[in-house]
Amino acid sequence: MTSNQLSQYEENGFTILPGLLTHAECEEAIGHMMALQACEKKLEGFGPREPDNWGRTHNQHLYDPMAMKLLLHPALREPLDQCYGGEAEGIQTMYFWKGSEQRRHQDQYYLPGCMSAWIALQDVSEANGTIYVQPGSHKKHLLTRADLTEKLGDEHDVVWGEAYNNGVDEIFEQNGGEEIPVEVSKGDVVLFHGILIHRGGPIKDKGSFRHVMANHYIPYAFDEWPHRTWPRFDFDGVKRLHPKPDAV
Ligand SMILES: O=C(O)CCC(=O)C(=O)O
Repeated sequence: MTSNQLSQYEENGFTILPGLLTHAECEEAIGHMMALQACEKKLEGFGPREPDNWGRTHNQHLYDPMAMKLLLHPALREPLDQCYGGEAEGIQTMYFWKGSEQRRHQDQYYLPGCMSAWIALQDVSEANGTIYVQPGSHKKHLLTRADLTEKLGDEHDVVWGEAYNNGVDEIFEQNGGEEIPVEVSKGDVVLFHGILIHRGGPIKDKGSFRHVMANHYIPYAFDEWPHRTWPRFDFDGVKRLHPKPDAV
């Protein structure tokens, strides 16, 4: 990553790394995911799913070597280490066949300490539902459960519900900056900070595909990680359950 890209990450909360994956790598991943969805390929841990169920996967790297390959892609190692100023560990994957049209949120609400490598496996634009980000919002307030509990009481649905997204919308307004669509080409990777406010934009070209793997990482040295049963993977493929290392 160039010093310019690192400054963009630090200033804006995101940066684009063009052509980090080859077109062949992108096509291989897409082919794999389409074959899984069509039940042409079998994989323990995946499906079977309804033909029109394009809902994203969660933590597919735990049962699928292809997803693990994308989570720990060697080209991601140095840029992530540069952003963190130290080693990163992979902790979450989400595969999107189509845009999420998800409301505004901050990933560190769910995954403290995290940042994201969002891999575009095809060209992504406003037409097929790209993400929108509010540049600089990573330097502003992170909405927490404590904030919501203080405001709304100890309600169960606060964690995932509408109240959370409304709260992020309020912070978005208070921050005051515009949001922008992130338009990228096949093989590009968007690195973004876990406090950056973002959302899945509308899919203007209805029904279109938008193949993206969204990876999440935390710093190796991060001890306050709350999801203690989630394995952490370093870029040498070493898996550990906090705090005990365990070679895989
Ligand atoms: O790709 C998307 O539409 C949403 C991704 C996202 O919100 C995330 O990775 O946190």
